[in-house]
Amino acid sequence: MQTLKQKFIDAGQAHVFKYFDSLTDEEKSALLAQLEQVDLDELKSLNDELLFSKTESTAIDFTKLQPAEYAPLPADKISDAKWQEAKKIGEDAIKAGRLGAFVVAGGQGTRLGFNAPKGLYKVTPVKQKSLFQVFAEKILSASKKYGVSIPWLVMTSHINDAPTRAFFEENNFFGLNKNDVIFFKQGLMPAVDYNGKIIMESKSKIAMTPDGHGGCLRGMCRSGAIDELKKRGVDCISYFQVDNPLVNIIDPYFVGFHILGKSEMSSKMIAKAYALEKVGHFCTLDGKLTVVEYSDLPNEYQEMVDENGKLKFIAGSVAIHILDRNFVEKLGGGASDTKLPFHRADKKIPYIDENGNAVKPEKPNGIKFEMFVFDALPMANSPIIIEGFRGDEFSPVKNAEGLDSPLTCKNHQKMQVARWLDKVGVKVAVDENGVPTDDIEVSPLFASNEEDFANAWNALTEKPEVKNGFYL
Ligand code: UD2
Repeated sequence: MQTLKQKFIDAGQAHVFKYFDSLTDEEKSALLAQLEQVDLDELKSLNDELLFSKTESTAIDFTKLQPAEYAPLPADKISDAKWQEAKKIGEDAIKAGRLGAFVVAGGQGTRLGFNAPKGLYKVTPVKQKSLFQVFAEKILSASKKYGVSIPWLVMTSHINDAPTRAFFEENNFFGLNKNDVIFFKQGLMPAVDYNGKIIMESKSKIAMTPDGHGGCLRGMCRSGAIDELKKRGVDCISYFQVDNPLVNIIDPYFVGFHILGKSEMSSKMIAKAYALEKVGHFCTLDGKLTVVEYSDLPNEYQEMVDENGKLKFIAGSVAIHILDRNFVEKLGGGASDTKLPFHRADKKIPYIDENGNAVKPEKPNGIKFEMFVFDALPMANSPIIIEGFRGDEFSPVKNAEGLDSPLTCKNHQKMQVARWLDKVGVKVAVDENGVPTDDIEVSPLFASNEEDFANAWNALTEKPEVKNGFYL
């Protein structure tokens, strides 16, 4: 304890021991355990770089940005030789057990006004399935289709780990084999005030916040999840976010392009729906693939058009990737000297004042440090991007109302079903926005893409009537 205390004194963080002598034994051990986790050298360099430095080391020269190249969606995948070659290679890899699924689910449903792990949020139009159930059923149906077990990594955070695990238990893992679901908690970083001092949340607790979705790389390594994947022969990791029920988790085309391209990190791009859509932008900078967040790219760049009037930076990053397992180890392993950079986020962080009273600040009073997974792209060898069709890939639930809300997401799910039905000759009544007027839903266990839907539908001896509450 003496050496630990000395380290904090030397680092100018002695205040974390201010109330130590007045704490119970239990509180003392809890605080010491927390302090053990803090990497003071890392914290010092982050303070220097992101708090005290006058020059922004991450500043981008926007004039050098170029739109990234990607494999565009062909008019018809089925008759496109390249896409069919990729599909075959992807299917073979999946059947050989080389693919694992991975959801980053460390976030809460705060923006939605939902006070629980976001994966518990109910999203489907008819059965009100949760996000986790939708993903589980997609993975289960692919496991059956390809005759292979597909491990699923679920990254949680210290806030939502226990309720997430309990939810899976209560629901019998939605039919998945319990051993194929691997939970791990993401790491934590201390939050600091504007003087670089670690914020005390209470007399016996420092404020620690999740290290961002980019923390998944070291999280996978530290938790042993990566070793588990190695043991199972998985070398392609299908990465997705917890807020997007439309995601095509097990996509042989994507896996095939990733393998064909010998890519260490592959991405799906979706053409932006409008210039200022809140997604990252795939760009190249000095020959390296990079994602520039909407919040970092000036509007004039987001709105720039080419000679045909098409958005210049059209390739939206929707946080769908395939990660090569060795690449994860290279960046996330302890010995690695190539690490993801941290970003600062100014936040309202509850703290105790000089008199030890708890305060809930009204405006940002400090910063938390976060890593973003897409910052791995410039470090990846041969990163490739393929285009995805928005209607079959992306409709996140982020806000309680308006854009990217439960309502828009339900509408997109219904529109997907209507498109699939249309392909097999069944017309569905829609409103002036093209949204089916009835609530209709198709379980991933029946089909999770257009091709499989047509096959499964045609195999039905009796076709059900499509009306409100239709569910297959
Ligand atoms: C993210 C991307 C944006 C675009 C968009 C697509 C960033 C900074 N931006 O925006 O470019 O791709 O998604 O929907 O990522 N998470 C954790 N642990 C953390 C923080 C987040 O697991 O410490 C998870 C979270 O549960 C969610 C995902 O990461 O699944 C995205 O997090 P977000 O909601 O903060 O990202 P958002 O919507 O600002």
